[in-house]
Amino acid sequence: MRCIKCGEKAIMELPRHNSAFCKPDYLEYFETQVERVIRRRRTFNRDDRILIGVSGGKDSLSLWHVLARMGYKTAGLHIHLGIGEYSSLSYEKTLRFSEQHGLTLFTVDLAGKYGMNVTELSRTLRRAPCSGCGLSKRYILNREAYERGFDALATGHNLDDETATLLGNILHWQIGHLARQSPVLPSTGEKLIKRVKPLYTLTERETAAYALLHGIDYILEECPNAWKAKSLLYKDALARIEAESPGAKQRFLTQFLEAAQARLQVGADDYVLRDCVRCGQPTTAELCAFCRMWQQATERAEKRKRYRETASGREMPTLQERF
Ligand code: Q46
Ligand code: ZN
Repeated sequence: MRCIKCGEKAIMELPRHNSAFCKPDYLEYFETQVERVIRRRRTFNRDDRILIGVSGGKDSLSLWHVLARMGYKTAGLHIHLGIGEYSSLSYEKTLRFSEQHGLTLFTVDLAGKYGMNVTELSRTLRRAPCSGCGLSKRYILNREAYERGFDALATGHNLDDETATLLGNILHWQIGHLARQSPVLPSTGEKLIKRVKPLYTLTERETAAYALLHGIDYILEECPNAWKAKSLLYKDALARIEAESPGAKQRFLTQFLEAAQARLQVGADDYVLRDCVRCGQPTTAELCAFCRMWQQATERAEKRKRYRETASGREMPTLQERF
């Protein structure tokens, strides 16, 4: 297998592009893909300050690395989710990367700032960990980007993530989600920061190769809650299709973005944003979804505490106190 650009021995084969590359040409291919997304999708300008959501995984660290290499003004934001050893390791890898490359890293500790980590939140609300985790991450990333004066918020979502999300949204006909599924979500209000996904044309395998070739030390372990997420099932199904028909994933997403997404926009902006009465972040209701979730979690936690105190005393709890 030879590099299609220079004829040297190839180290990376890309069946979906019917090509193969040596190390320097693969790294150039990767940067060209990112550059193309930035230019074509107008994600951000040279003067913009970009906050990158970094988990310590291959995608977010590769994104931070490539944007910093290309000379963009970047800083990272790591949210410590408190998911046991996985979160400690994620933080360590992120911190080490930022120190090695002299990049600014901000950290938010979910339990420290909001009172519970993802595991406690999930137990208290009796909801799947990913639902509270996903909502918290979206909210905190936007809020931190706004309060710290960033122009754009970038995440490391890749082609596999985006096609799995697309498949899930189609299977459940989530029209609202489909209307908003885009590599660039422009700011629709002063406090809603533009969200961009510069790696959306690159696969997981491709970002892993970029990270390995640059010696980026990323966390290999998956989040222990990941197996519960339906996205893994969708990724498996799409991988089988891709193996039979190289390029299928890319066509699936590209054709959705080019042919279908604009049609779903009708009525998508028919809502009025106002400030959440509790936190001041933009929302369509009185309380934003994040504050509603935390209010419910706090109330339940207090109720349980009262119940435990009563149960350990002489009085038996009433039915009302139990529930
Ligand atoms: S970190 Fe959070 Fe993911 Fe873990 S709990 Fe689910 S959403 S799987 S990307
Ligand atoms: Zn709020």
